[in-house]
Amino acid sequence: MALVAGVVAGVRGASSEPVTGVVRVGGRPQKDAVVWLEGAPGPAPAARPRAVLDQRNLQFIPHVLAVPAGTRVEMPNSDRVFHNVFSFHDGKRFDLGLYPVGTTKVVTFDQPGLSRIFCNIHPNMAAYVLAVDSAYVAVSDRDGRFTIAGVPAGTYTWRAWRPGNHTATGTIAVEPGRPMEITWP
Ligand SMILES: [Cu+2]
Repeated sequence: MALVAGVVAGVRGASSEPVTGVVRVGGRPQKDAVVWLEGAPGPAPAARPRAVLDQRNLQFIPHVLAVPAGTRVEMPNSDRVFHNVFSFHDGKRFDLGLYPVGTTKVVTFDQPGLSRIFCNIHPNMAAYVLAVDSAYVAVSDRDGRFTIAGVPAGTYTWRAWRPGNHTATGTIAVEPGRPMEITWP
């Protein structure tokens, strides 16, 4: 299944620095891949930035949202039509019911796990919310690049996931100035 390549973080001394890297599949940049450092709880939930899963132009934005477990995720309806957002499968289960344009509902993803999010009215709307046991988590952009901010010095097990339930794992060696690289075959 998953194959793993290199590693490395940009951490110096006792300070914390961003861990940057790139995700590739078959040699090509992979967007919407989640990368996190396992078992690194980081700041208390109250200190974390808010997370938003928006509804706009009959899409969820972003398509893949990754958050530390315990995060409150705001789900505004920024569209011109009603939506009915739900998750019935794994992870957090909920049904927000019909709610109108301009309103926001909030779901707390209190346990680690993958939730598949849909809309009852628009079958093409789909998103993933991956809650992880870590404060150090990022999603790759269209160039496959990601940045995990403020990582304290140390050695970590990293994990990666992308849609289709492909996973990868490895160990981060602290070595300044070299990017982390994750590849799937
Ligand atoms: Cu909808």
